[in-house]
Amino acid sequence: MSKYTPKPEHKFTFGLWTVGNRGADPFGAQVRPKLSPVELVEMLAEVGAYGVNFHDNDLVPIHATAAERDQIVKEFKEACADHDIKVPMATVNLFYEPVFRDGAFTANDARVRAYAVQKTMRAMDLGAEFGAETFVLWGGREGVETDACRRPDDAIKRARECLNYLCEYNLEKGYGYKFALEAKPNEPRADIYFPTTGAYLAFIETLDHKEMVGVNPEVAHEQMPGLSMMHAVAQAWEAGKLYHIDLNDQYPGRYDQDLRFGSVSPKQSFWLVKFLEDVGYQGMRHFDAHAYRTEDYDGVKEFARGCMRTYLIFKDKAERWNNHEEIQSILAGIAETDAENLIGKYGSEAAAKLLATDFDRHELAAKGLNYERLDQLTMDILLGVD
Ligand code: DIG
Ligand code: MN
Ligand code: MN
Repeated sequence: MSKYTPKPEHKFTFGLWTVGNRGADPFGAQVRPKLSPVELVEMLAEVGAYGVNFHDNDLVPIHATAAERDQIVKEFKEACADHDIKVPMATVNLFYEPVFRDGAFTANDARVRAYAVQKTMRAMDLGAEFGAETFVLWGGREGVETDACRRPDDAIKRARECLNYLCEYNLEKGYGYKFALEAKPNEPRADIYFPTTGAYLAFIETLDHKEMVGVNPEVAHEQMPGLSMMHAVAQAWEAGKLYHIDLNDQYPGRYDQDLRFGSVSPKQSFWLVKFLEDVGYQGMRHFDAHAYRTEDYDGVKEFARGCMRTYLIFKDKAERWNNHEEIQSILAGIAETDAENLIGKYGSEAAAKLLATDFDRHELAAKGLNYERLDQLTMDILLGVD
């Protein structure tokens, strides 16, 4: 077993919709046969995943009867138990059905909004049957093609009403869920409300039960508009709101590609893994990604193995970076300039002293910061020559 072999303690998870993706795209039909949730659990166990996640209708078709639902749940529970696959996260599909074409929580039709809340409550019930602790909400349809249809501040108020309601349901049922809100700037809508993780962090502060709600940043969704995923994650972490994470990869400025983790931007992926490991993130490492349309299910297994292997390679390289003598020496030099905090908490005396301080801006600007060497040493590690 190599040091890049996934183990349960790595907490690698995949959604049913990821390894079960059949390869359809807007310009082409499905290329892979449908696998059942039980077959997908068997696949995830084979590749070494820790857990599996699902939208309500990934597991229970929307048209299923109560009896069919119970049978599906029974068989899936048995498969998860047989293969020791956990269900850490559940979510709800509020984007596929035509009824949500104008949005779900933010739709203009009050009956659609109510139906979306009802569907979410039932999805929470389903996830709780499997012990899911995190409930992700991705508002893929919460947006517009034309802003003629509603004021965005009305949409925000509607989203808040639904979230507050669902938090109360969570409390009444005693599910103990942590809600994780997932941002995306566009696609399928021309503009999606709450386009970035930062936007959600601001929104969460306006909720009745903000302690119950955090974020689920996704690499592709931050990188689509050219933002830094690691910076978004760091802000969420610093705010105590990193409740889940969707790992994949993405070329900036393109449609949501959900590519294999680390397969496009190894340096940004490295900084993300290093941050998660350096801060001791204890949550799931969820790969919300799917294999190329060219692949059969053997290729899908390689995709899943590749996601986990690349994460572990970057984890190993982060340890090398943290123990690299020259890197640590450069960092120590940087730390010297930060030895004494000259700001700290405001006080009249301190402010008077600060105002009376003479700063020689030319002397402060004169010393080179040696970041080129620091970054080249990082590249040496990433390129495998150190
Ligand atoms: C899209 O990135 C969304 C959906 O796949 C799902 O609702 C969520 C969970 O990771 N991510
Ligand atoms: Mn995505
Ligand atoms: Mn996602």
